[in-house]
Amino acid sequence: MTAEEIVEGLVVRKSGAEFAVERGGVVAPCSLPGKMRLSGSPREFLPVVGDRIRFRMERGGARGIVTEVLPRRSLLARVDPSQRSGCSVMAANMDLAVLVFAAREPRFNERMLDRMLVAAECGSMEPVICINKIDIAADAAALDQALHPYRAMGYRAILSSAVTGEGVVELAGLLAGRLSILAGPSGAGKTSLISRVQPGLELAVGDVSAKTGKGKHTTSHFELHRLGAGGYLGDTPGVREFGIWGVSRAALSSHFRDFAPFLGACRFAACTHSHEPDCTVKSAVGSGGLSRGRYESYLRILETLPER
Ligand SMILES: Nc1nc2c(ncn2[C@@H]2O[C@H](COP(=O)(O)OP(=O)(O)O)[C@@H](O)[C@H]2O)c(=O)[nH]1
Ligand SMILES: [Mg+2]
Ligand SMILES: [Zn+2]
Repeated sequence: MTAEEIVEGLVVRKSGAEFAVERGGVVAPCSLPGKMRLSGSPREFLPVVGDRIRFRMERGGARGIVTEVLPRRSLLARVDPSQRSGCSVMAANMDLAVLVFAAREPRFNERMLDRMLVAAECGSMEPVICINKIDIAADAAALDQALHPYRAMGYRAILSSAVTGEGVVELAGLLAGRLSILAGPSGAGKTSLISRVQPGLELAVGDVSAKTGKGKHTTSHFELHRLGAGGYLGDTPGVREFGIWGVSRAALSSHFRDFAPFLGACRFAACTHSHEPDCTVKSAVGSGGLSRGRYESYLRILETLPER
């Protein structure tokens, strides 16, 4: 490849402003040109893992310089937790976003699951729900019951254990030949599951703090691993907060699959299904046609979205 030649590759790892970009089985280190870093390009347009980029090799060097981020077909984004505003893109171009929660330690947070489902849906990634650590669940049958409504909405939901291997074959079957990431709270067992799905990778598994019951962040950079069965699987740093970014108040209900049968019949066409009278969504919650938990998730997201 000559210095002038511009080529395409896949971002497989990101660590600060450094990227590892794969092209034809070879991974090259790449960095952003100063103008991309400094010109105030909106954060969401900077490359992330899963992006297809164009780059050229530095003159005489072994390092690539990113020239362009190609259009994304999907993304998983949230509100930037460090600034509590703006956007933080976790990954791009994935087929699947596997949302991993623990049965306990840390406790299964259904409201966060609902937020991540909305983000995956509106970013065009197919979500898969994975409840891990089923080996230490206090009541596995109750958990399976809790997943019932999600399965009824058409989501795949897997109960797994990285310790006993339960559910791992099912998960591996879904991942084969596709681009996927695991996302969820720290300590849920994402890294442990990746080791189970693809043994032989050297990954750092973290402890769940005995004091707080919360996981510690051990996945400092995020990397896509090539799967023996084809495809790529990526880990993400643990999520503590997951705020919805890029969804309007009017569009929010369309990302709640279970709301669909009740939309379009409220008294007001622009009903937000919160305070308005004659709201068919609220009536459905009242009569048991819609889950209260899901409706609560909806209201909690709605109040975080800007009025306009
Ligand atoms: N009992 C049990 N422990 C698990 C399971 N999966 C992971 N762990 C433990 O949970 C802790 C956090 O796991 P890790 O894979 O680092 O979680 P991550 O933060 O989501 O990547 C480690 O101590 C793991 O050994 C599981 O299925 N069952
Ligand atoms: Mg991890
Ligand atoms: Zn309504």
